[in-house]
Amino acid sequence: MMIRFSPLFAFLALLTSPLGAAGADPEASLRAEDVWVRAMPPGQRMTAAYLRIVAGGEPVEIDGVSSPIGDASLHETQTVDGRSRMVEIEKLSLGPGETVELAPGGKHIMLMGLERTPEVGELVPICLISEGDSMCADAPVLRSPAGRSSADHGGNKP
Ligand SMILES: [Cu+2]
Repeated sequence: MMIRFSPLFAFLALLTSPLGAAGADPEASLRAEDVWVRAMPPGQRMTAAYLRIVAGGEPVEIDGVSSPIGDASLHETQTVDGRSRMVEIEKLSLGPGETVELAPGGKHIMLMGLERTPEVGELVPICLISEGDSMCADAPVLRSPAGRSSADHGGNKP
């Protein structure tokens, strides 16, 4: 069972509108914004999740990630000698109010060992772990971040 709201952090998945944060206490909460998982061709056993992490009034260390669909880890794509490769990151440290962007070509949440390929439009739980607390958001599976706007105007929103 996943903990949706820990006593230490309010974790907000702002899937539709940044105005969703209006009711939250900006001092206390760590936020995850624009969470999404990249759609992959059927049969692919790995994909990646992206999001923007915004610290609240306290410094925060993200020292793990998880997802029920497979093995999750923090990765960063680096270019060494003109070649792009991915390295694992131990943790993400954010100062108060700091923002870290996990985006294609940079830091990301790697999802490996998938039992099946998640489909476009599906919601995949993505969890950040800090000091033993899991903070989870349902990430839509999209072909690209631009897919978000068409999803917003679709007729079958949950
Ligand atoms: Cu990776």
